[in-house]
Amino acid sequence: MKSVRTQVGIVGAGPAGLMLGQLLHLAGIDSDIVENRAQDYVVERVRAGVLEQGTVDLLVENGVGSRLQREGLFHDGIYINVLGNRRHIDMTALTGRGITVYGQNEVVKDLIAARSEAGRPLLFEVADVSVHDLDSKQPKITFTKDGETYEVQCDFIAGCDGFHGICRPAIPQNQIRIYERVYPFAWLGILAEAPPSSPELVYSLHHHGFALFSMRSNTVTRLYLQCAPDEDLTEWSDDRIWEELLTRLASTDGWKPNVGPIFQKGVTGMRSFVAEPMSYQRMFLAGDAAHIVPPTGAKGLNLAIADVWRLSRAFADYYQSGREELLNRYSDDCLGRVWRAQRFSWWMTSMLHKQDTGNPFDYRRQLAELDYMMNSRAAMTSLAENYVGFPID
Ligand code: FAS
Ligand code: PHB
Repeated sequence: MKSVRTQVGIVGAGPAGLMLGQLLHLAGIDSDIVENRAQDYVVERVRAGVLEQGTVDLLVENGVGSRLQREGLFHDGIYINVLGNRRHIDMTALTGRGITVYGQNEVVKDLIAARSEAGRPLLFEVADVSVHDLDSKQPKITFTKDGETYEVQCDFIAGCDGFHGICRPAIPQNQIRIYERVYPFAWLGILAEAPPSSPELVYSLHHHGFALFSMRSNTVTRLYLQCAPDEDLTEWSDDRIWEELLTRLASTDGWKPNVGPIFQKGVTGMRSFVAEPMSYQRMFLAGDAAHIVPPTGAKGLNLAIADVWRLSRAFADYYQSGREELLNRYSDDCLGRVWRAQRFSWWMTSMLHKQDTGNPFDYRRQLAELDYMMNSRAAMTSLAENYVGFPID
């Protein structure tokens, strides 16, 4: 067994783990990051695309935002298309803040580059990761790599290993409460070589269901359509996908997405999930390891960054002054923002997806909610302030 010592052991090299590593580096705090997938896989994994202003500010202020500032697409608002009636919500006019479209994998690329520039440890393709002695002053992470067994002795463990990781399940069942809602639909998402025909995102409700027009650059569009949770992708030819997207996104003002070769497609399940508390003894959970939101509100990545910002300040306060107050408050401080994002993501999902409840009243009420939302400045402002995100304080 090879043993190393550090201050904070981080499990997972997604946006949460990597950004925490960067923030701790800038605070002069040692950390080791272990990741069980290969670097290519982590970088190429297609996920989020919308960054709140608060997330952009944190990335820029902490030295990992220069490419984002050059290549990110700044948007003032979004469109909502209800049964072909497409309307614009000018979020900058309503809130003074906008959003930036920049792929999560680009954020991950920038963070990995910063990590290697800093010369801080980041191990990919480890296996059999597990955490130990969480209630001791020296918790440990063990893993194997290239047939060798390793142990990371640390003061604290940060569980940034996502929803399917090993950190949350390491917390005794009677020490954690789970809140969950699984939705009876999923998203079929594609990436296509097609220049965006709309300058901003289009969220659409059609009788066939939800669809979303997003983008990654001036040549690549990202689109999603509502499908069944167990949808069989082999039954979706590229032609069928485009036909359904054009149907659901069609609008009376003649706008429609450009069609082009599809080079990536996948189906993503939809759930709302919160684990409370977000810490157990000397292990702290951040990001998808502690909470999942349906992507309709574009909150997942932004919540992960807000969590590790708060966690890094708590660790910095501990190492600078020995105070444990911020560490003890970490979970409660995060959960306020988490539940606000949960409510918004559930609301956007419920308002914009077709759900067969068996009672026609529900669909007519949903349409009435959208009608109110599109014709009330107060309602639009509420959507806008949640979508652009609350300041990270
Ligand atoms: P991640 O899951 O990204 O990272 C966890 C890491 O831990 C992974 O690299 C994993 O390989 C690793 N790991 C797992 N188990 C391990 C183990 N045992 N040992 C070592 N490592 C381990 N969010 C938005 O804000 N905006 C959006 O537009 C948006 N769109 C989305 C679209 C899709 C299709 C999906 C799936 C998600 C979307 N999200 C969006 C949410 C998404 O971005 C997540 O919130 C984000 O990846 C969370 O980051 P992490 O908490 O770092 O978790
Ligand atoms: C994306 O661009 O991938 C995206 C945008 C907005 C969402 C979800 C995903 O709500």
